[in-house]
This record gives sequence, structure tokens and C-alpha cells, in this order.
Amino acid sequence: MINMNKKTIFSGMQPSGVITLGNYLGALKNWTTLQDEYNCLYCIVDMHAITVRQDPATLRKSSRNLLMQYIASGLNPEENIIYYQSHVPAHAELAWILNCYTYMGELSRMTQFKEKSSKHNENINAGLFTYPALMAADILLFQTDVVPVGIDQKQHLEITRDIAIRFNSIYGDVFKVPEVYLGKAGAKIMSLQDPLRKMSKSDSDVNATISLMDDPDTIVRKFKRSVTDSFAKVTFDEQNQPGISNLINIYSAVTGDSIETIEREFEGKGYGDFKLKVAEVVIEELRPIQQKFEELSKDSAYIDNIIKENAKRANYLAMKTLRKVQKKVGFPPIPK
Ligand code: AQP
Repeated sequence: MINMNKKTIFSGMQPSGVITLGNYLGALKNWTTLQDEYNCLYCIVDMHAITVRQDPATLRKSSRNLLMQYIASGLNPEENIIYYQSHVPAHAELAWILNCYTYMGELSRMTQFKEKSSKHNENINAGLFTYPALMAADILLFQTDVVPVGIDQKQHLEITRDIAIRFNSIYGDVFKVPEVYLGKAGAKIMSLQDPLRKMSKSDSDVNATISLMDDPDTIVRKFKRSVTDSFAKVTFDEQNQPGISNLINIYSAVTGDSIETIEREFEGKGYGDFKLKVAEVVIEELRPIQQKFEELSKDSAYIDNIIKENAKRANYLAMKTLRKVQKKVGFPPIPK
């Protein structure tokens, strides 16, 4: 239900694999706490996902799983608009227009483009380069006030704001200029195998990530194997102890305890004990999500209906902004 007195939130995730604890703590967990206060649109950004080559059947399955993981994590699909990006053609139409107001120089400064093009150097496609213009379209289409994301997406938010301000300065107040929302803890969860790299769902090393769907034994095993150091002190020191600092950050994001409280709690204790405790709180955090996901998987008709209804709601809202933009740039209307 859209409430005109509430501000609007838009955010999304790519169905480019099973989502990780990083995606969950950096974004999804915050989304669930914001849903009462805002009108929220949570998108499955499948159009972004094809900037890296995807197997079609796997992409279809991952997209549906992601939608169910949103709901299983606590997002209400009646109150929020949860939908597939590819079901709302206005995303692509606005992205094209915004591409014409975005400069090559600013796109080539994007860290994600640099990282992904070096990782997938056999497929450096134009979509990967213009990804931020599509992301700007996603956000601006809904006159979004706030965008809750992890730190890695902050640069894309800044370019979105620049594009909106540039467009508004030519055509008047067409777009709301959105603010970024970063959670207090968990905004950047690092790989368990290389704590200098962020945890990513497309990482080929399965031990580097905790997936939202990992069973308890797997979670314990992965935390036990996580890379730490030889200081043997549970202290938050990202420079010298990036691995243990990452585990403290995870523990803090899950429990809500401050870093100081955690350091005090584990003073004099070994890494083995601490790793087990981190595993324990993560297992308990994910348990209800996994149970709800199992239930949802059995109710295909319910999920189909959510997909259908939410696509209608998102299309309706998106068209309002798209029509306005088309008119502003001078596209002629179809005669009545
Ligand atoms: N490691 C992370 N820590 C905190 N937040 C994170 N996010 C991603 N990784 C971390 C946040 O999750 C949301 C969804 O991201 P996305 O799917 O749009 O793309 P991404 O940022 O590229 O995520 P991945 O997991 O790294 O995907 P792949 O491997 O496909 O590139 C965003 O809000 C992001 O900030």
C-alpha cells in the first residue's frame, strides 16, 4: 500500500548467485528494519545480472529464490513492492535516456567496472560500463528518498545523485535526489579467505563466503577455516588484524553488540572459541530464514501471485516518472 505521508526507499540485489551473509548484513537486514517507516520497493535486478554471463535456467531459478529469500528474511510482500526488474520495461527506457546525460569519464572511474572488467576480461561489455546509468534509472524512476546499500555501492549512489542534479538543472525538478543509507555495522563484510576483499556471492571459492542457505555444519566449518592472524587477541584492528576484525564486525552486525562490548566479552579467549561463537549467532540468525524459505518453496501459487501483483504495482508507479521524463526531453505523445 503506498502511503503518501511516508518517504520512499528503493534497493535491489542481483540474482547472480546465492546471496551471502555480506548481502544480508549490508543490505537485506537493514531493509527489514526500515519497512514500517517507508514506502519500499525491493527489486530483483536481473537486468543488472546479465552484465556478467549467466546460464538462463540458473538465472531464472536464482531470481525466484532471491524473491523468496527477501520474503523469508522478513520483507512483507503486501506492504512492500517486491518485483523483478525485467518485468518493468520503464527501467530500460529511462536508463537509455539517462545514458545520454552520463559521461564516459565518470563511468570509467567506477570501481565496480574496473574490478568486474578485470575479473571477466573475456566479456567487457557495454552493459558493464553503463551499469550505473541503469542503476540511476532504477532509483530515480520511483522518486526515491533513501537507498539502503552496502559501502561498495556508495559510489554508484553518488553518480546517481550527479545525474539527477544534472538532469534537474536542465529540465526543472523532475527527479528527487536520493540519499544513501549505510547500516552501522555490516556495511562491508569481507571474504573469510581473504579479508582484504569483500565477500561476494559470485566468488568461486566456496569457503570465502557464508551463503544465506548454508546448513549449520557448513557454517561452523567455514568460520573455523577463516583466515585470521597470529596475534591471538580478539581486538578490532582492521590494519593489522583484518580477519578477526571482520569476524567482530559480523558478530556485531548480527547481535547488535558494540565492538567494545565484544572485545571485552572475548578478552583472554582464543580464536577457536570466538570463531565458534560467531558461527553460533550466525546459525541462529539464519535458521528462521531458512525455515521460512522452505515453506515458501512449497507454495508456488502464492509466489506466482506476488510476482504478478507486484509487477503491476511497480509498472504503474514507474510509468508516472517515465512519462514526465519523456515529455521533458521532447518525445512526442501518441495522438489521441
Ligand atoms: N560484502 C558485502 N558487505 C556488505 N554489503 C554488501 N553488499 C554486497 N556485498 C557486500 C550489498 O548487497 C547489496 C546487493 O548487491 P548486488 O547484488 O547488487 O551486487 P554486489 O554489490 O556486486 O554484490 P556481490 O555479492 O558482490 O555480487 P556479485 O558477486 O554478483 O558482484 C548491495 O546493497 C551491496 O552494497
